[in-house]
Amino acid sequence: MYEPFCVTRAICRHEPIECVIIVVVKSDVRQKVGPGLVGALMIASALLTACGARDIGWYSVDSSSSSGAGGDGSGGMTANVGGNAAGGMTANVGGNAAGGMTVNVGGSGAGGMTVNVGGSGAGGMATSVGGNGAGGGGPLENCTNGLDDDMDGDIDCEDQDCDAGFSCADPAPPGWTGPVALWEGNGNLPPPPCVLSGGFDSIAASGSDGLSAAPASCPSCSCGAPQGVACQIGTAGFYSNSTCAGGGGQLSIPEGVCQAFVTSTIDPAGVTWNAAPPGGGACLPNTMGTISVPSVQWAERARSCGGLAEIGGGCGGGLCVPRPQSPFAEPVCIYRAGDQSCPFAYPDKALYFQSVDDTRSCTSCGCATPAGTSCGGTLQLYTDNNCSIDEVTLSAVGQCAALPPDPTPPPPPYLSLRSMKYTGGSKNGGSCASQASNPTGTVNEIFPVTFCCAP
Ligand SMILES: [Ca+2]
Ligand SMILES: [Ca+2]
Repeated sequence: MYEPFCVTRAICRHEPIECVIIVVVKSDVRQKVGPGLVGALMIASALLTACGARDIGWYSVDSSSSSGAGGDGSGGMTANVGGNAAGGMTANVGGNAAGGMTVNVGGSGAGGMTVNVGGSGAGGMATSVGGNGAGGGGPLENCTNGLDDDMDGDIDCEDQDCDAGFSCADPAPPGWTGPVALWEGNGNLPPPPCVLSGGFDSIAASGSDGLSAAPASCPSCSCGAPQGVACQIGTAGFYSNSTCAGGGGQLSIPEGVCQAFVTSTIDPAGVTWNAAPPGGGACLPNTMGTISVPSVQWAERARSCGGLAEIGGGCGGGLCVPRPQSPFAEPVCIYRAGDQSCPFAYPDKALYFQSVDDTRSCTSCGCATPAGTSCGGTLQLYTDNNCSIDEVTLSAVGQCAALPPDPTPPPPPYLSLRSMKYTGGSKNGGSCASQASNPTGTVNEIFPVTFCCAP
């Protein structure tokens, strides 16, 4: 592509320089390589002239000397673009050159004599324009590869070039994970994506704190009609007067049984059917609506991001890691499951919880024992002891009836001997009190995770 070479005493190692430099560049190649190389050669010419070189010329010739682009060149004379060159004399653009004499643009050069533009040079004689890196184009320090990329003697975090974006961190002790970048914020806010963290690209541990939770919302309840109610007892009241005045006591008997009895305080002339209380039975509960458990609320939330692809050196026994970027906090942290004490190198503790034990629910709807059911049927009184003589029938609770005198009274101290029978009938009405569905259960934080951050 282009062919610079020095034909007379090309290598000038000692001052004062007295040599003739002739640079020959094929004219059409100058156009291809552009102003960078041409400018570099002109600068080189000027500098060499200043050093005492007597003649520098430009010529257009056809040449078949070696040349390269985007690769490496080597040889007695080399022209190179975007690659590395080594040789007796080198013109190099955008790459690294080493050789007896070097003209270098935007790269670093090493050799007996170096003219360097915008790069760094090292050699027996060096003329540098633009300084180390300041001119753009010199190798930058990669802060995560464990190498001294810019050859300033400092690796990764040792190099002040890495100060802005990287810092040293202690390795996570056994049982701990990290370093990670930690975000802590309002529990109502969505955690930021890890891509914002500045190099910690994958989600690590997360947690929440400050739990609050409303109780479950429960359904309403009602009860169906009483079922299975039994009319098992008949109760009669006795009076000395046939119009049911002057009470003298009452007697309850089982349903369907002829029950003989004697009286000792009165010789009853009137009887009332006092009661036929319903027994047993139940109502089926109706549940209206469903149990609704509100979502839990957290006052605070935390997300950590880890997964550093590369970790640099220059930190002694530590790690050269990126400085977390906002909204993640600096410095870095480590984490471990459970409520832990923080290790020495990461003393700042934050405890979060990764889940909840939620037992919130509602009690079932229920129904109290049936009440208010009235029993029909009959209550019958007799003047003998086996329900066969002088039958008097009561057909409704509350009814009063006159009783005939006992024709066969028992011996004193008894006043009369009679018998009674209750026959159950229809069961009417009644209801069950509803037992409400009430909130039950609790929510508790579980699975704690401890974050410990560097001071
Ligand atoms: Ca490095
Ligand atoms: Ca360095």
